[in-house]
Amino acid sequence: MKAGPSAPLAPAGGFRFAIVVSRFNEAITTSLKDGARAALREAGAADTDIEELSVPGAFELPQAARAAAETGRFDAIICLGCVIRGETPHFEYISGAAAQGVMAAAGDTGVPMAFGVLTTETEAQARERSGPGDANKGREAAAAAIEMAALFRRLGRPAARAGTRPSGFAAGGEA
Ligand code: INI
Repeated sequence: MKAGPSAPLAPAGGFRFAIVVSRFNEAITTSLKDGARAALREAGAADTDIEELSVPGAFELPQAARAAAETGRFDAIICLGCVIRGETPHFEYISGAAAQGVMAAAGDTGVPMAFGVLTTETEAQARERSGPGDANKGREAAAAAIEMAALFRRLGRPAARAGTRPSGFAAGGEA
């Protein structure tokens, strides 16, 4: 089944999620975050079970996602960012490093991570994929994270530990 735009959301109640969001192209990434949060809420996740972590750019997503996973407090991690090609070779380096880094962090830590990083030619394309509704890539990443959290639990992976939040982590607000 496609964990994509029009797929129904699996129940998310009882799972804990981190949303790691990049501030680069912030208007876009904020819309991705809103889409992810709306999907988690719609699927029954409690606000207190969602923590947001803010990082400077997409390049930093894997580092923060790995650190979050290593706390043992999350059933899945949603990585959100936006890389627009423009005129710079940075595009290839940053988008490639983000994708490979997130995949490596998920594999190494055993915590599922969804990749909600837009890689577009133009800002207009990025806006199209971050607007309200089903085409929002943050929503799609949240749907994948919920599905993977449930799959891993079914496979007998330990549930995330509830615990005291270290300072710097925020539930439902700014990280
Ligand atoms: N980071 C992004 O998330 N998107 C971009 O389009 C981008 N560009 O174009 O450079 C970008 N650069 C910053 C990068 O992610 C790191 O924060 C920076 O290199 C410091 O490590």
